[in-house]
Amino acid sequence: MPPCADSPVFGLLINVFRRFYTSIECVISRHTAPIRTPAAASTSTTTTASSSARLTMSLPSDFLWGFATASYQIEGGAEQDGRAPSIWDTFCAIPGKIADGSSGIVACDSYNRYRDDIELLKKIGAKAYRFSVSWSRVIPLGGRNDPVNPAGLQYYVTLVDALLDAGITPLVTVFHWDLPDALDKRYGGLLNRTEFPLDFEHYARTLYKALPKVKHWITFNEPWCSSILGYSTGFFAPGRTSDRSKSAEGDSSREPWTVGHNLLLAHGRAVKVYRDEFKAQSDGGEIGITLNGDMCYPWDPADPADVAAVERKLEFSISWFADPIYFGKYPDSMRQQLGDRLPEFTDDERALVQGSNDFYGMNHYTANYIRSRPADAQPPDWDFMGNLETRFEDKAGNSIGEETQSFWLRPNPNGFRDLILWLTKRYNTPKIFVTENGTSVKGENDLPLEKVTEDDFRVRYFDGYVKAMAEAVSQGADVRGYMAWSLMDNFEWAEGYETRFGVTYVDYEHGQVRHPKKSAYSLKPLFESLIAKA
Ligand code: GBH
Repeated sequence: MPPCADSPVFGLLINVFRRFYTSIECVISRHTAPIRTPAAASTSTTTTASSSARLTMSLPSDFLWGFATASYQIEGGAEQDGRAPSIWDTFCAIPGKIADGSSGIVACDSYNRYRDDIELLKKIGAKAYRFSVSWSRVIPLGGRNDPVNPAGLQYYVTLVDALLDAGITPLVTVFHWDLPDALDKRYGGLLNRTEFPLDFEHYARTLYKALPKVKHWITFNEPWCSSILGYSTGFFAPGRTSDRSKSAEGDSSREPWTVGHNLLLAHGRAVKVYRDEFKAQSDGGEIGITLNGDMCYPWDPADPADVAAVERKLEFSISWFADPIYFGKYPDSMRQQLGDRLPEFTDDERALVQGSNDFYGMNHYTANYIRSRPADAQPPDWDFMGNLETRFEDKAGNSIGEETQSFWLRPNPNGFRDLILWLTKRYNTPKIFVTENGTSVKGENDLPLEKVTEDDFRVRYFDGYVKAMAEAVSQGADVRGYMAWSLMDNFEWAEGYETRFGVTYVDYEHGQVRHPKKSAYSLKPLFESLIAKA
């Protein structure tokens, strides 16, 4: 249970979070996919033998698979070689914000142990590795007129070269939430509609120039999280919210929508620079944004209001960003509920944002049942879900999936297939890279080492989810890559180190030593059975 559970806004939010959603009808009937109840999916994470046979070799021969991490979650080296603080360093220092009172100051010490990480990737057969860059390591004060830190930049140059030498394809995330603290203090960081996109553009250009061998760029990781968790609930840095028991500043009714807009503008600028100045010389280089999204199913499939709420939930979480990128406008459902709290695109802004994805980066973990709220119930002004509730059980009492260590995560592999097909339909078969997928395991942190590495629950999770993805491909989706979250246990943001997502156990008590779990070795044979031979 996160901290500050006693405040009224938090109480309401947590009630909402505890619930759930989807629409078999509205989602699936538009595809050729067979209609299946999510309940059937929840009891088993494995695919039947006959469908396995159909899936054999269904992924393209150049399919990229590997593992993902993020700078603040693994690097440590917080004060090494001239790195300056990010908003996460500042946030972690505030008592009560992180469950175990920890921070990313040391984390997995990957700033010093990246060679171990690459050896590990080789050992477990990875073809690709997704990592993110710490902005305040490269440009400590962040801005376009601030100095670049050569030692910080060199770390990433060395990392990319070492990965390529090992035959591993790097996918680089430019921003995974760790904004230079100086920019937050200078002009309000992500809240600034003019300065932030310009500084981000300059930072991105600095990376493109220094890392010409990188061919897969991700501008932002999960802008939903930066906006909602950073500026509505205040769970994440910089922790702004209308809930005055948690923050002296913030406006949950407006700031998240402003921030989301500014992130889209910054994404658009960074993509334009890549296309104008680097893409031609990059030998096939591509750029896109990574969005998080849970699959949704209706609490009561027979109730049209729940079916409609499913679509609204997907729009409020995914289409908020994807519709401007693919269609040049925000979803009508959001405009209708949020009015002028949702910014309007100027013509220039729209031109920058529309068409700005070479690929769709997909982070996916779980599914929810959705229950509509009565049509005459006005949503509170901090509502960010579309006037509905999310639940783990449907009307008939079916559970969406088993419990994990994460209060928000219950495995439902068919939801992955269904969401890939939903994206495929709505955005006209975009090229998709799955940039994160994975699970925590209930109670894992309390197990002794010899038990913790026997993570059969996680092995089953990957088996079910990867096969569900292959099924979506066999039904027409264009998925080109898959990165498991995460290469190793790491700093799980507000949950600190108690929740582990790694395929590798990290022994924080004894010098960050890495111990691969069973799941680390499970992906290679799994993908070998699904990828067509060249
Ligand atoms: C990913 O987000 C992150 O990219 C990664 O850094 C992280 O380590 C990994 O997940 C595991 O958590 O408070 O009820 O609104 C996953 C998507 C979306 C999951 C927001 C948690 C919070 C639920 N996240 N969600 S709630």
